[in-house]
Amino acid sequence: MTRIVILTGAGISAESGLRTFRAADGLWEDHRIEDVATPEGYDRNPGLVLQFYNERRAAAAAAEPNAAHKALARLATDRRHQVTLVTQNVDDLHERAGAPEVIHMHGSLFGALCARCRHRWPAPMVMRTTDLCPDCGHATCRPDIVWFGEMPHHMERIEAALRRADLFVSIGTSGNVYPAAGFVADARHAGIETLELNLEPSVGSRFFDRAVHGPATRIVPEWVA
Ligand code: BJW
Repeated sequence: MTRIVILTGAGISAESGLRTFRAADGLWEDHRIEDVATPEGYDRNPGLVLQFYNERRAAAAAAEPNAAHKALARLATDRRHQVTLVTQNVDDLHERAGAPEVIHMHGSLFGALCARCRHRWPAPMVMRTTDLCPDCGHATCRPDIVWFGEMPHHMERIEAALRRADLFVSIGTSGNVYPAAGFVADARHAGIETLELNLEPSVGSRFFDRAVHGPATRIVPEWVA
């Protein structure tokens, strides 16, 4: 049995119509990243941040999983492999493609979090600044997303899976954001084979043993086949 850790990023959902972060038409051209993806940005202007994520949630709900999500779901249900599927994405396209378990290290558009008491609950499609936390009753509701300066989720589990793996595959991520950008170095340190599947060379492309460049809907099903 091959133990595979797969990390996905925004590029895998690009052909489902969801915008990536750092492309020429990336999200941050419309919104300054520090205005929407930091706790300080939320404190400054919660209405702008909730509106930004309401739009992202609506786009994700309207999108459909593509051939790359489906190929990974097939791989993850193939008994010849033990797949740990880790995503930086906050959409649910891996789950809707049929992946049995997905580790969302940057949280989810479909979760809500109280900025005051840290209570979590399913997010409504439209979050408003007047929404009250169901636990503490304060109007401090935010999306359950990991912003800059916050600790990504499930790090111990991901690091343990990387230590046990035979192969690490990075798909559709630019390699700009840590700690995910450091997984390839962790894998190399553990002596694990590494593979990059991305539209173009990522920032850390040279650290991978092998790289295949092209659109995810072509290169991911080809790799899985
Ligand atoms: C295709 C394709 C197609 C397109 N087919 N491919 C200085 C040095 C090092 C680190 C730091 C530093 N200063 C600060 C930090 C830490 C900071 C960080 O990394 N900053 C960098 C900007 C330098 N990181 C953090 O703060 C993180 N927390 C943290 O570090 O906690 C402390 C800690 C310590 C020790 C251990 C563990 C933790 C938190 C990071 C949170 C990231 N949050 C965001 C936004 C919120 C989510 C949301 O709104 O959706 O998450 S940022 C944004 O970037 C989002 C993404 O998940 C993340 C990664 O982006 P991704 O997925 O790579 O997308 P793109 O657009 O960058 O790339 C897409 C790629 O796809 C491209 O290469 C395309 O070519 C490709 N592509 N079409 C195949 N069809």
